[in-house]
Amino acid sequence: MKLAVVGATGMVGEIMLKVIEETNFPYTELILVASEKSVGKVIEFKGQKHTVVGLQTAVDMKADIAVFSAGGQTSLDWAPKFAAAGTTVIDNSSAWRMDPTKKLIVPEINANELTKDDKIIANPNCSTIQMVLALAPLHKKYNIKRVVVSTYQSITGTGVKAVQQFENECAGIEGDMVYKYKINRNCIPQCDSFEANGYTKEEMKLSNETKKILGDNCVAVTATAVRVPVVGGHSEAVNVEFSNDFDVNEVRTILSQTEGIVVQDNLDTFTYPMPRYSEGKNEVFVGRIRRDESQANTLNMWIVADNLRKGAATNTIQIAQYLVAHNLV
Ligand code: 11C
Repeated sequence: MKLAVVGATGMVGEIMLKVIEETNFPYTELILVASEKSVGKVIEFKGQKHTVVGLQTAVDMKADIAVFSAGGQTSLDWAPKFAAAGTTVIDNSSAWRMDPTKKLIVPEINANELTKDDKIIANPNCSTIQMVLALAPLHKKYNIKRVVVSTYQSITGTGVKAVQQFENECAGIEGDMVYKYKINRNCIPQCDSFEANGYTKEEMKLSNETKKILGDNCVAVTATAVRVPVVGGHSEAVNVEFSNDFDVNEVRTILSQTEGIVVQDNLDTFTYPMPRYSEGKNEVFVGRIRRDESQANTLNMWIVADNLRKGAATNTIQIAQYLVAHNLV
């Protein structure tokens, strides 16, 4: 099992390596791939030294699986070359997600759709993954009509330069601005750029990707995505209207029995999820589960996850693990 990590020196790439190590991913050869400026760099991983190689060298090494986190353009340019060499690509960018010929996978929900013929597999957006993991079992049971979500997204979702902006602001240092405004002591109601309909790309991902993963275009999703001065993970206030009525305790039971979800919901002990405590964890945390008393068959919940873990690296590595376990590579 030859495994290539494309974008190994980036923020998500580094977490991918951590997850590979923590889960004891069964590779026999590990190929670390990055852009030209990092080629030749030596990275020590699990007691072994690995020299970073470039993209063409990696294609020629014919890995069984390549996990990509190197940006959309690199994925568009290079994923087909890896696939043509027989490598199965799992791509963390938005490049292939809405391509009808590519599958968009959250393993707990729809990994069973994967076959040996899937040579480029898309990993969803971080804010979608954590929400859809909680929605999927509830959709099965009660049928979702509409979701209204407001997100509180961590600076790490924008990347390392945004974290630097935040740290500079906290330290009172003038530096490069990644956001149009200061992020410290602020909330910016803009994640990514705007589309013609007035929504941001991030908001449209929450809507479009959710439908694709649930395999149901009838699930209506409207989102407001907000960047907040948090480093640990993304939080989401999610309001869900079902076709059928539900019992709140049954919802809690369903969610706590869902693989990958931890329910933290006890008002007596002030137990609810928070991004600071989700950092470094692979699970999605759900709390503040309660009936929306303003209309029928409607639920409110609060969903938190480390956007670099389950929202990116962990989900990607879980897809790779599924492919290996089911002999799909
Ligand atoms: C954010 N969700 O927090 C974004 C980061 O499509 O993979 C990931 C963008 C993507 O800004």
